[in-house]
Amino acid sequence: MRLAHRFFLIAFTSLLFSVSFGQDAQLDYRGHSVIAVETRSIKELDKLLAVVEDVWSENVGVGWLDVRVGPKQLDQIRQMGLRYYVRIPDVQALIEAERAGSSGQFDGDPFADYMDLAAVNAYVDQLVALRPDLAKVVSVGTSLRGRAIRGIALSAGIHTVPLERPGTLFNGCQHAREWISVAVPLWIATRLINEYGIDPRVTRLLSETVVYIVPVVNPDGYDYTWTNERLWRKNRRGSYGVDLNRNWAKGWGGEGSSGNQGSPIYRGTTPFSEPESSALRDFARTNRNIRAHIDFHSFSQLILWPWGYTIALSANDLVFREIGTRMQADIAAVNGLLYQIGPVYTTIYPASGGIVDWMYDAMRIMSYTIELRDRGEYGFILPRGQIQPTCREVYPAALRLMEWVESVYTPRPGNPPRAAD
Ligand code: 0X9
Ligand code: ZN
Repeated sequence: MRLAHRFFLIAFTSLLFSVSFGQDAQLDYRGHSVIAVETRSIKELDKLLAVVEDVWSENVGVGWLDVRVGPKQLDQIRQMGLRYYVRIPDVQALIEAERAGSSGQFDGDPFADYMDLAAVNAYVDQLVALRPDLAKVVSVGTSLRGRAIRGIALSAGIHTVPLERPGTLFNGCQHAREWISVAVPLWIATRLINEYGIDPRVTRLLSETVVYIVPVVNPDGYDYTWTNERLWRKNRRGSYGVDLNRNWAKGWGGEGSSGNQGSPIYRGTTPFSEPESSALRDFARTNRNIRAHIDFHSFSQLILWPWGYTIALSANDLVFREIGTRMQADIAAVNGLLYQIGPVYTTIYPASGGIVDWMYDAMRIMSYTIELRDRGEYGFILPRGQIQPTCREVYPAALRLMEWVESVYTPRPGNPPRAAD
């Protein structure tokens, strides 16, 4: 009895130990800041990029660039004689403020705060249970470390949806630290479910089309940002990770990707070397009714389309621009924010092996990347008070894309037939 008691005590203390160790294991960003640095030549830019590890700007070029630096790097930049000013003086303080009063769970309002992976999964189940006639959970695949990549399929009479009903795909979180990109697809699913039968637009869209929502493409990375490293970007391959948005086949290995494991834009050993990108690829291949797609990221407030791997314009650039302009106006109408639009390559930077290039090239669908809020004031650590405003402004853009799919691809005289499988 006494022995058992002692065992219990030991087990209990070591449990306490492991818990507090778990907390201590969170990477500390103490002393780190985000600064804007000015370079006036390619040479200066290259020198700067050789020193910093984490570029926050979308627009990489000579001129002003936002970068996260530790004290050592800040010193080096000072010594280079570059002009800079501080944008986020204390990254760690911001992360702590984000954590304070936040459980990762949802009680009451699910969009009052960010949800951790378990909460996302629970929320998805809860949402689908509300309307089993409209929504079902779909399995997209399994991550490298064995986590489920889950999605929601939405359409009226979901269990008997005609094959020719055209579809729109929304996904978030290829990049682990971009938490707002998880909330937005969940918000879209929520509104569609709640407003079916109430908003005639939604009723019509869910009667004529199918919507697929995959809030977390990178569950290993997402979980890791909650437990270990808030600013982790890639998946959890090895200790280094692969940038899933450089792992797609179109243009793989080209400009704006890296062959070095340590790089934030490490492309992996081969196209689709990663289970997460392969899973979403197979999902798109299986669901050939999908005609349009948005891949959500943060931050910078941009609406982007192919190509990312080349400066050339895509054959459908005018259509991309037309829909993009409408989505831009839809977003601006809500809170007045004007998201900039354009092809990836010229609007932000060359990026090879990205999802939109593959979706457009291989699946022949209209594929966009939307970079959500903000424009760098908080960057990846977007305060929870901005979750709802961001979701609200982007929702009508999602409806717009669904409406385009409905108008162009609903089987009716004059519309193109369904793609051959
Ligand atoms: O670099 C990226 O992957 C995206 N920016 S982020 O800061 N969220 O990492 C831009 C993606 C551009 N789109 C594609 N090339 N697919
Ligand atoms: Zn991203």
